[in-house]
Amino acid sequence: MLIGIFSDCHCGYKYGDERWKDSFIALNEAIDKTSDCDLIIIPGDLFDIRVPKPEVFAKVAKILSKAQATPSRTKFLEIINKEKVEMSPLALRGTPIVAIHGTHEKRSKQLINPIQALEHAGLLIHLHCATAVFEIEGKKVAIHGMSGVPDRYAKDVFDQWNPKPIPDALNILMIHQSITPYIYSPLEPPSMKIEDLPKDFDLYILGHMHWHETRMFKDGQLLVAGSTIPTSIHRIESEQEKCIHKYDGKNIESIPLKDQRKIFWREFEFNPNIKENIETFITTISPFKPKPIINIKVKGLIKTDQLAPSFSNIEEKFIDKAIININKNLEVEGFKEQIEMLQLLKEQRLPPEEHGLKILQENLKQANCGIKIGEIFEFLVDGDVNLIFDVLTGKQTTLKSGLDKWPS
Ligand SMILES: [Mn+2]
Repeated sequence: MLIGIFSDCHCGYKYGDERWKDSFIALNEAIDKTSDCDLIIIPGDLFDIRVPKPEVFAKVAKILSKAQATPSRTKFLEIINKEKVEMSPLALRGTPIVAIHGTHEKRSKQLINPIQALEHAGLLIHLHCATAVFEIEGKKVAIHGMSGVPDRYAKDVFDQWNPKPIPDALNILMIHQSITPYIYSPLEPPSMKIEDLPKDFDLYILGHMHWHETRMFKDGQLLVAGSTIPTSIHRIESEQEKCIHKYDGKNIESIPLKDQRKIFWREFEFNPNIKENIETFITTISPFKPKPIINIKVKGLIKTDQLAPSFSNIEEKFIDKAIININKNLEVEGFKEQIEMLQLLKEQRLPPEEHGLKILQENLKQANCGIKIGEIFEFLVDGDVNLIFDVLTGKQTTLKSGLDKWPS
C-alpha cells in the first residue's frame, strides 16, 4: 500500500501577484506525484485564506478532482465520531482524499470552511476529531484527524477527543497545531507537547510547520509534512526543497517538487554601504527560470534621528532577474515590537479571533494610541488588518469608519 501525504499548499497565496500561479503549480504536481497512491492525506492549510475567491476554489477543486479519475483499490469501511450523512459518497471515487482544515481555513462553527465546502462538493473527506477507516489490500487503515483550533484550546480539544488506535489497523494520527517543540510562530504559544500524543499509532503527521522532517517517535514515526510552497522569508525555506511524502505502512519517502522557484537567502548587517553590498550579492546569482526568489534580511539599529533606508529601487532594478524581498529588521528604538507583531498578523492573515484581545492590548500599549481595544478588535474581526496596520504605522491618521475621535 502507498499513502500520499502533502500539506500547507496555501492555494491562492500571493493571488494577484507575480507568484499567483505557484501554489496551484505545486498542488498540481503534488496530485500528479501521488497518483500511484491508494489514499491521499492533507493535514491542513490547503487554502491560504478562510474565504478563498471562487477563482481559487475552482482551481483547487479541478486539481483535486484528478485524484477521483485515478482508479483505486481502496475500500471505505466506516467513519467514527462523524455523521455518515455529512460525507459525500462521491468522495470515495478514485483515490480518496482525507483532509483536516488548518489555521488559515478555520471559521466559526456555524459557518462552512473551504475544506468542508470541498467535502460538500464530494471531493474529499473532512475530519475534525473524527476517524475514517479504509481497507487497502486487505489491511485496515484508520486516519484519525483533528483540524486546527486556536492553540490555547488545542490540548483541551485533543484530550476531550481522546483518539484511540483501532486494533489490527494501521493507525495514522494527524493534527495541525503548534506542539512543543514544533512551534510555527511565536504568536501562538502551544498548549500541546509532542510527548503528550498517545502511543500505539504507526504514523503521527503534523501539518502547520512549513519545513519538513521525519523521525522515529513512540514506536512509530513522526512526519512534519511541511508546505508545498515557500510563504515566509525565513532562512529555513531556502535550505530545504519542498516535498510530498509517501508512506508504505513502514517507511516514509520524501519526494521533492520539481516545478518550484529556487530560493536564496542572505542576512546583512546595516552599514553605510548596505545598498552596494546587497546589489553585489544579487549580481553573483546566476539567472534561473522561473525567476528565483531572493530573500534578504537587514539587521541593525537605527537611531531615532536617522532615516530608515529604502530598498525599493533595488527590487525594481533586478525585476527581470528575481523576485526580491528585503526585510528591514531594523530597530528604531521602542517601535519595533508592535510593528513586528502586526507584520506577523498581516503576513499570516490568521483569524484575528485566535490572537485575541490580549495581544491587541499589548500592541496598543506600545503604540500608545489610546483607542479602545474593542473597537480595534472589531476592525480586525472584519479582516481589516491593513487599515489598522496603516493607522498604527502612521501611514493613515484616521479610521475610515464612523470613529471620529482619533488621537493625533
Ligand atoms: Mn500553513
